[in-house]
Amino acid sequence: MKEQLELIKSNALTALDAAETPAALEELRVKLLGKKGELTAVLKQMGKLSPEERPVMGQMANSVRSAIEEKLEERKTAIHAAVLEAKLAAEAIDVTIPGETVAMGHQHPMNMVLQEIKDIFVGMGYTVVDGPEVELASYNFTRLNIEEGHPSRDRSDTFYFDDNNEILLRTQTSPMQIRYMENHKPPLCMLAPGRVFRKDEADATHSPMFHQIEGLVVAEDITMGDLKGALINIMQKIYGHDAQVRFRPHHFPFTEPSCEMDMQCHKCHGTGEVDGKVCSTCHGEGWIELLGAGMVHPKVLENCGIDPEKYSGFAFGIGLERTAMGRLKINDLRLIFDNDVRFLNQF
Ligand code: 2NM
Repeated sequence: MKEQLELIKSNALTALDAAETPAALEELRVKLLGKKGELTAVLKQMGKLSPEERPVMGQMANSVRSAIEEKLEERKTAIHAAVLEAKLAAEAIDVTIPGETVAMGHQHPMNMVLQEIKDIFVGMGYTVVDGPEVELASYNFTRLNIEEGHPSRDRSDTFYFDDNNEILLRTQTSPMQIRYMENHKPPLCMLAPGRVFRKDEADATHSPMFHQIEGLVVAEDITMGDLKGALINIMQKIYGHDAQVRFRPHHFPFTEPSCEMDMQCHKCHGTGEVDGKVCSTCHGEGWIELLGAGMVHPKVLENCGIDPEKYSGFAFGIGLERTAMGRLKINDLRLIFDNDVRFLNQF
């Protein structure tokens, strides 16, 4: 029996030393110390021994059990450390590997120019307002003194939602001026930038959706001189202080008198020619159209509950795409809407 115990011990210690995984270790523990284990089998034979031998063998069996238990604990700790070591090695991150560059987007050129223009107006005390793109004909046309039968009301020019020509996609942002005048008493000073819609075929200069920035100032004693001063100031801030401008008479139903403002062509300096050829920037005109403007028609003020005997005002409308094309030297409107990154990345 003594030999048996010694054999169990030495075999157990060798097997435990060879075990590499927690599962192998557990399997050995059951095999060696479990109820059906080798050591238990030997202990069951203790009854056959003489009373003198029994305590000696008992003691020896206990010391074998302790040795195995000690070894088990030792291997358990060692295997656990090895598993952890392997896991750490497998999950190690090399912080010195250069990162992958993330392609960063940036503001759309249209928004760059819009932001620049808004900043200039806000600096002059204008309030920027936003409003619905789906409008009533009453706001988009009637209150702006655009009467029934006016060509801009035609179903071939305006996107209508109904058969009665009452609900439409706004063709200008002026309905916001009307809404603002209805809700604010003069003196007032506001800017309405936004999308507008007209039934145009898309070409190098037309798109069925484009952006306008319209502005309005109403107070006592506002004159055409205020209009000219404000617009010259703003356009020189946008295009540079050496920009030469002119005003031409024009007609709009919502303003009287009305005008258009041009800037002298920066390429041909007003001559319309470059190296004996027609200037490509202004098409030989010598001038580039910037905006439309005028003194708000008394009927429009009246339509909004403002007394035209007491108050007067000026208003203007700037095409944002046209302005961006001039500022950023873009020659085809469609590029602005295509959103080809090869185009966008140039700004
Ligand atoms: C333009 C040109 C001239 C304009 C007029 C008004 C209102 F509502 F006050 F009457 N808003 N915008 C106006 C005047 C717009 O765009 C070319």
